[in-house]
Amino acid sequence: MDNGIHYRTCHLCEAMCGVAIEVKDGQIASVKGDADDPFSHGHICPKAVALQDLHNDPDRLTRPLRRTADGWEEMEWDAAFDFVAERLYQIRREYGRNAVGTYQGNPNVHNHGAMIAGLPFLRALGTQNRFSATSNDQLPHMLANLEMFGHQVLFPIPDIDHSELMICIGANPMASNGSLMSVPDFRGRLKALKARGGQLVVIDPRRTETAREADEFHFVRPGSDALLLMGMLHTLFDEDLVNLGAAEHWSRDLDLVRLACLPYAPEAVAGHTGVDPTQIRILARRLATTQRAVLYGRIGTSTQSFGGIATWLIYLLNILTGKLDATGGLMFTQPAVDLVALGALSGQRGHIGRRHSRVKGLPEFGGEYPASAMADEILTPGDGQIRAFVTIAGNPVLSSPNGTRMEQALEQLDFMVSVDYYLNETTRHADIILPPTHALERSHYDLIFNMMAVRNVAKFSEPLFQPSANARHDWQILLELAHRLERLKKGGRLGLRQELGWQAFKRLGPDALLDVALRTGPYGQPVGRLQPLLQPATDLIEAILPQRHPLRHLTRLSPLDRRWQDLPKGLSLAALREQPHGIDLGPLQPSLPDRLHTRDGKVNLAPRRYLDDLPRLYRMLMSSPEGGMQLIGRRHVRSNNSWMHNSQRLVKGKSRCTMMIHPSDADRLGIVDGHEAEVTSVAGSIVIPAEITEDVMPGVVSIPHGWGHGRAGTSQRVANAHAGASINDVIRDDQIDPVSGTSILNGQTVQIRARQSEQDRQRA
Ligand SMILES: Nc1nc2c(c(=O)[nH]1)N[C@H]1C(S)=C(S)[C@@H](COP(=O)(O)OP(=O)(O)OC[C@H]3O[C@@H](n4cnc5c(=O)[nH]c(N)nc54)[C@H](O)[C@@H]3O)O[C@H]1N2
Ligand SMILES: Nc1nc2c(c(=O)[nH]1)N[C@H]1C(S)=C(S)[C@@H](COP(=O)(O)OP(=O)(O)OC[C@H]3O[C@@H](n4cnc5c(=O)[nH]c(N)nc54)[C@H](O)[C@@H]3O)O[C@H]1N2
Ligand code: SF4
Ligand SMILES: [Mo]
Repeated sequence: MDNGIHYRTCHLCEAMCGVAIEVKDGQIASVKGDADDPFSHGHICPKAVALQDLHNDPDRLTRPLRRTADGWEEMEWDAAFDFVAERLYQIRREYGRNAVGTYQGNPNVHNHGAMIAGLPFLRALGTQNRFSATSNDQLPHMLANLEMFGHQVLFPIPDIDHSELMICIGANPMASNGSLMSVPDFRGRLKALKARGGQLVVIDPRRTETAREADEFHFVRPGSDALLLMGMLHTLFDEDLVNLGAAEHWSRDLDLVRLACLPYAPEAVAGHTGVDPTQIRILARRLATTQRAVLYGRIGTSTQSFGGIATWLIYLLNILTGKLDATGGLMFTQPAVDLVALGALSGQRGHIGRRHSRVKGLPEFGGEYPASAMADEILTPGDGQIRAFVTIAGNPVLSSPNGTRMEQALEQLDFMVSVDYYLNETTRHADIILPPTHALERSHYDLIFNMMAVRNVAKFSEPLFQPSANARHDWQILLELAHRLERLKKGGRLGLRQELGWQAFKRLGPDALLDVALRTGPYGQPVGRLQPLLQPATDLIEAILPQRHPLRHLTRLSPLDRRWQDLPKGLSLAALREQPHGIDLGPLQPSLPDRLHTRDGKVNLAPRRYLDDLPRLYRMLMSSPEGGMQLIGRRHVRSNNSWMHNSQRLVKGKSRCTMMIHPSDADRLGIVDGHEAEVTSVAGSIVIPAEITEDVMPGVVSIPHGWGHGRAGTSQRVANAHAGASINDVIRDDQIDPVSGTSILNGQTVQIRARQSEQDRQRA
């Protein structure tokens, strides 16, 4: 690669920080923040610096590896593609298309090529047994988007740059750098919020890094947020604070909401939540009376037993206080590639419960079954059992509930292929591993996170290093497999037209599609000489076709669409290439009711699905609070899910894989700081050093996820030397949020006991 400084977007988390990477003699000399990036203004976190460790990592795989009786053997790409396509095809033919299962992990959404090429690959497989990280993550938000706004990816995002009050529940952006809120430099933006006279309130079972920056903090019992939020909602009605603002004209069924929250007076929910009823009332009043305010919830309110209801209530509280689509509140982005419009155009607004998983009967969402159903579908014999499995950028052994069972399941497959560049806890079970290029060898555009950014921005990054001739991108791997599968399905040969189509797709790659999407998007380039014709044509279509006619979407695929009239124009791949620091497209703007996709064009405040789950919440209210210790998760700024632990720079220092426990619980259980404790559930048990701290609520223990390395046959040397234990070995996969099918990763009950040291044991 050329010497000098290269600008790009860091792909590691949702924040999309601009990085400036200096290359000298073909090597990375430094990684710094790009001060000229209009979105991140020079901010980065320690993980960005570790991009060079990823690049230089001797443990990162670069050639296909196939398992043989004598261990792993390198393979040529072409032979590897044929081998995988044939095995998958055979299994599909013998046992039916659902006999192949797939799991798409988190890094896919940071990789536009893999996202785009994943579609034809899944289509070629044609399996209903699809899984992804979604059901361990943001599914409740997508469900609320679908049920209330009519489109699963129409995400409302906190307009933090204009807020004067942010109430943050179940999220720790100081560690995570924000989620469903791409917010580079959360600390800096918080400082600005405070400088405007604004305040931050944090509600969490742990006094987090974000709580330390807050003006006010409340402990809440894990899993009880729905009751707390109901208490706030009740207060709005009780104290006559409901004021929808503009939303009054485009929302429906407010009366049902009023009825739904009737039983949940703050005084009634206080016992379960651990939050003082006066405080609950004050929180509701502050949200209602602060003009620019937002209530924001994430992992802690979504991956828990009432994830569906809690997320619905968070949206409702914003709407009923006039904060939806209002400056400083919960707003919608207008990204340059509008996946909401594109989804609607192709009839993909989302769906739930069209079919149910074979063994547990769990609902599909957007064509995927919950991750909690994965092991069962592999382990349970019968028609439709998964016999071959494909993981793409995922490590479900560490990241999905009941990892131990997941490992047993992977062990008994007939065939497994992993598209991944590490030999880790999951891929060690594969028959063949196909390692893609790494991020600095490919171009980058954030299709997903621009949809969730606190400002509208666009940026395209060129590859920093040319991949070797013997390397393949994720998109190339997926397209090759898809192409070969389609050929096999057609008896070995495709028609000329199809064959030419595949060749063109493979030659042009995802960036060509990205260019089309940019040009036809809201900020696109109106088409040269055709331009004078386009506007009248658009107007005509809009005039003659009925409001909901599918063809009307066609007019929405042009930068001239009336809703986009006032936006700046001229975006294309070439235009982005000229601006390596990225382009600012302005602050979030009100856009409702135009962008709603519900049938009646209104926000549905009281979807049946949530109302049907209310008896379960009511039963919780009426029962006495459960005893036992509750297990929750946490993130750290130097870690990234399960796969950045092979960087010495990031893992050095004191082990971060500890069990935080309150001194009162530690005393009672005889647990000593720094000594090992055993955490047990029906799923299994782990041993982990205790960290005694008043930062975690009594009755609660906190353990980060993504650890538990050091297993036989894995080859991440640094990670293995800092193994830790996997929280998901004690998290059960037989407990889910029934409304959404989301895993309960926070708030499950566990048993804790001090582990006897070897000496104690000998003495006994
Ligand atoms: N208990 C508990 N469990 C959790 C969570 C929690 O909070 N608590 N969080 C959940 C959440 S939010 C998520 S998103 C999931 C994440 O879990 P997963 O989706 O399973 O993803 P990761 O653990 O990040 O593992 C990513 C894998 O992709 C590989 N990889 C990295 N980059 C690339 C690439 O560019 N291409 C390819 N092909 N492979 C790549 C890595 O080597 C690794 O094997 O974990 C979930 N699990
Ligand atoms: N450094 C770093 N950054 C990351 C990641 C990472 O692994 N490391 N992962 C990325 C991914 S994939 C995601 S999805 C995002 C997630 O982003 P965040 O949602 O901000 O993730 P967490 O830091 O896990 O914050 C969840 C918080 O919920 C709290 N919590 C647990 N249970 C409950 C509960 O029942 N109620 C309430 N109110 N709170 C509860 C936890 O104590 C924790 O503070 O982060 C992304 N960014
Ligand atoms: S906050 Fe996220 S995007 Fe920004 S530098 Fe760190 S890992 Fe990269
Ligand atoms: Mo995630």
